[in-house]
Amino acid sequence: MARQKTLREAIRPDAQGKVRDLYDLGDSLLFVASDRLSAFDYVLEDTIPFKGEILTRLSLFWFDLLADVTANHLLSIETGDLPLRFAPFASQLAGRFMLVRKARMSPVECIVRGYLAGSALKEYRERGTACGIPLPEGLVESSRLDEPLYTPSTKAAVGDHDENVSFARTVEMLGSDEAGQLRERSLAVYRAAHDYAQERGIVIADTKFEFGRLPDGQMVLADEVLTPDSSRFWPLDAYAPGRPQASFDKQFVRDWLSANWDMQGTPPRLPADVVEATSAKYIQAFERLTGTPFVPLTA
Ligand code: Q0T
Repeated sequence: MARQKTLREAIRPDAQGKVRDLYDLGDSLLFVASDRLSAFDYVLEDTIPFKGEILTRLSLFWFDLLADVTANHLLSIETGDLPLRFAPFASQLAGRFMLVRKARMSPVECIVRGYLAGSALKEYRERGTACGIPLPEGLVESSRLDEPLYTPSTKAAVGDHDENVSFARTVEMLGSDEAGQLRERSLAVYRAAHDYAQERGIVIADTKFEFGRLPDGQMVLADEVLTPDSSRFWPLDAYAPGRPQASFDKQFVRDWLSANWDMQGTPPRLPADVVEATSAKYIQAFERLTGTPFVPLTA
């Protein structure tokens, strides 16, 4: 018998991210997370079993855990709430979609950093600052910061990296009320999630949030939240400042690509054991954070 078309073959998404598809349903949006993986800014050919479902269900877990800290855009995770044209794809969608309220999205991406890594580390070494914010002397790679930093950015054109902006610039863009609310909400969500994850053996080194406003004016946390795709997750038991930290989820992939590829052209196919080990890391992150076994819903 002929293979059933995939959802994305049958119904063209209105927008495609690196690893997620988005359908515009009028008053709501449908996000569908794939098992695709990006590493070193490339989307790899190989998919990671269960990744899309794990990241979706991790976002749902956080929305629920953080409900006292922030409202969010989630509407439903029931296939029965989708428009009828999606019904033939219910088994492909189960566990890996979110139906969300359409919001007026803030143009500011809300980044919070609790540890010195990535572009902030580079800037600290060159100038003693992170995104323009002065930091104490004597910090080393991966140091925990005394206070988490709010380092907003604005979306760049497709393919480009986002551009860091100062908090003062976000005040110019949005006014001090809105800019201040984004900062305070972001820091509150990060602190709550960081402290929770640390108890469960995972360091959330930094993360990116997106907020929007509903038609009634309510500010909601949007997008996916506190997943390894939107954050740096480090295993706490191996955490030690003064060196780079292993990535909780992608370390096997990065290590293998670094050793087997010159970073030119198309990335090579991954060996099966690297794919398997990476899938196991995503499952482990889910199980550690949620405290529940991962039982896949996806076909
Ligand atoms: C958004 C209105 O396009 C995006 O991803 C592509 C796969 C990101 N994006 C999200 C929105 C959201 C959310 N989340 C929302 N609740 N309401 N727009 C827009 N772009």
